[in-house]
Amino acid sequence: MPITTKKTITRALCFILPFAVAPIGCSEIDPLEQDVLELDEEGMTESAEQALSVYETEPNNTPSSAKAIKMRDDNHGAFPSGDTVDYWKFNLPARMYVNIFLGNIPAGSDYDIQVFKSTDVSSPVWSGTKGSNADELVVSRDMQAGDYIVKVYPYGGPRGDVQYRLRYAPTAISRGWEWVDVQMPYCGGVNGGADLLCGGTCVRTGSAANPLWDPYRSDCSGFVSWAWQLAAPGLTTSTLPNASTTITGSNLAPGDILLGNGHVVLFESWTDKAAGKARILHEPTCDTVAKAETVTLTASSSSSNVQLWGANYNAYRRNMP
Ligand SMILES: [Ca+2]
Ligand SMILES: [Ca+2]
Repeated sequence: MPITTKKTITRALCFILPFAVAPIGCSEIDPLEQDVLELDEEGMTESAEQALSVYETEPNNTPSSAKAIKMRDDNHGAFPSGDTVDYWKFNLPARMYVNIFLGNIPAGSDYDIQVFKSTDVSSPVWSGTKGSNADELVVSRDMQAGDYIVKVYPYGGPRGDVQYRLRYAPTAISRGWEWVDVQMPYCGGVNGGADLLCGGTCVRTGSAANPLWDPYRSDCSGFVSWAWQLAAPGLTTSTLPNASTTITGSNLAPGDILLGNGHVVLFESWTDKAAGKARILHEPTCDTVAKAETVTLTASSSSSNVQLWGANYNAYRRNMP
């Protein structure tokens, strides 16, 4: 089937941001899930606009016939009679933490997953081998840059009439979208704390209130600190360079940041790199909420300087342990 836009995503809450959300009443989410929260309807719509449903193309029974998948897309496949394996592949442009999810495994079946470096398809870097039809999920896996091969196969009970769902995302991007999806209010303090930037008190209610988020400031640098899994309440625009290293603008990869002009944003992806078009996630300023924006960047291969909104920013990558 061709790629289709994800208009049908609202049919089931379980089909959205699998590593980011565990909606009430959704049994598909693995208990390993770290970032449990509810998702409001607005967030669902915004998220739905960003993800695609993609279907496998058979034959895909060898690593060399693997179908390329993009971060955050929902990739679907099934095992009709005689089909014993599906291969997929993705690329990481830099070392980063990654979430990988395999779900919608039919009742009575047991599907497993293995992820390999493309240079060594004999020793998986991660295997998901839970029993029965439990979801397979790894969160915040430290993975090197490079090409990866994903093998999905039925351990038992192959079904051709039910589509499994495969997804991966950089952990920082998954976490960043969580705040965008709930429209986290900008505030220069932690939940319930003094707002040192806009005045008053930080009050998060509804889906924006969450024990995992409450200790973080929800200003621009608090947002990046949450996405980067830094300690709460988070670093600031002055101290984020202590946890990161400059990179050239043309090397920007998902999860990097642009810091400058008293602001910081999370780089999500190039939407058209040749044209300098990129998607960023950020907490803009007082009286706004976390949002995704498509922007034009002027970046070079020789400098960390990046022009954004007519101002000078610098590109940084989080330091890995
Ligand atoms: Ca298949
Ligand atoms: Ca196959």
